[in-house]
Amino acid sequence: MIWPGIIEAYREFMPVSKRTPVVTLQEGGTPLIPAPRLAAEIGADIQLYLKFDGTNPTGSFKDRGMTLAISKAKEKGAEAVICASTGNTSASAAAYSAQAGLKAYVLIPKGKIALGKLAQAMIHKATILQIDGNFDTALTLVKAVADKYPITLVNSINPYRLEGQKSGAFEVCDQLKGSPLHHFLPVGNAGNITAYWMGYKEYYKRGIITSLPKMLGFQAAGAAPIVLGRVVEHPKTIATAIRIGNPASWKQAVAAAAESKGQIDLVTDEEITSAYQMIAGLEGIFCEPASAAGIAGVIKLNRSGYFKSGDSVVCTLTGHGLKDADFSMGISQKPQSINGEFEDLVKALGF
Ligand code: AN7
Repeated sequence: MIWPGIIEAYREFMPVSKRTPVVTLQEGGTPLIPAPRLAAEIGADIQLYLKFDGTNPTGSFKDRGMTLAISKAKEKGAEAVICASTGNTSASAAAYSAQAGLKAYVLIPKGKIALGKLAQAMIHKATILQIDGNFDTALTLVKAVADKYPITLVNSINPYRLEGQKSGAFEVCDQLKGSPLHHFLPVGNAGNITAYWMGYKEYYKRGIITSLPKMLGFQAAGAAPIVLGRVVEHPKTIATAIRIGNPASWKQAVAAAAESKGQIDLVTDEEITSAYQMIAGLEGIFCEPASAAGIAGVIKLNRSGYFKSGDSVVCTLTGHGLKDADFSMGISQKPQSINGEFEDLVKALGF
């Protein structure tokens, strides 16, 4: 079967009708990869799986929500969409708008989004406006504009975004043939943890799964408003995707953690970087720094004796590492230069 994208794959769970023009890049259907080497390295006796959403068409989980948000925008006759973004939402909005024939406007914090994401928004011909402010300011601005003018907001406060993103939970359950015990993921604007929890609850209600996972969300220590219980005016972290101080889905994320008996916690930039290197070095998966916050969370909770032997643990890796190659290059071993001679090569190889 050719994977049709999340709207067709889960049509009965999606708010669409026959009249909805489906705008899709065949997003979703992403791999759930066992990570036994990583689990062994951290000394965790768990069944660990990585839901690698970096394999989506624009390289992040945002495509799951964007296919629906853009399809619904087109259905109601919108001509333009707008979003604020730390990068991935703008890349996804730009790509899906290109296919839909809509104008896309994106507001980003100047100098604070990864190069690959900016490149994506640019090549898909979005109009890019950068501000001397952070994501939170950008989101406030685009909300105000969309309230007043005929332009559709495609940030995750647009309910169709979360309706699409809940497909991540459906896929995990379909792949595992049941629910995992624990679901880890990074938290920025807090939409994805909210969406996963919606998805798990829908499958549970339908009797497709018979238990629910604990939802475990991780913020970066310098951008951890939910953990601290207050807005962070100047969020700071190397994980630029989650450099957010006032998440839109704050309350829903707290509810997801509480209802599922999970938690929202924080990890430091050092812990994120170390997890990021371990995922790449031990499992062959290149995710972006923000995505590694979930695994940094697995490592942190494992250290405190959180897991029972054999627990099933899923961690969503939200975005692809190639989006932020600058960051990976900065912490990786540099290429060696050798003369183009056989002897030099032999020497360099240690023979
Ligand atoms: C790779 O693109 O907010 O908690 O504007 O790009 O649902 O916000 C991105 C967020 C995690 C956090 N991992 O998810 C944006 C944006 C990656 C991300 C998150 C983001 P939410």
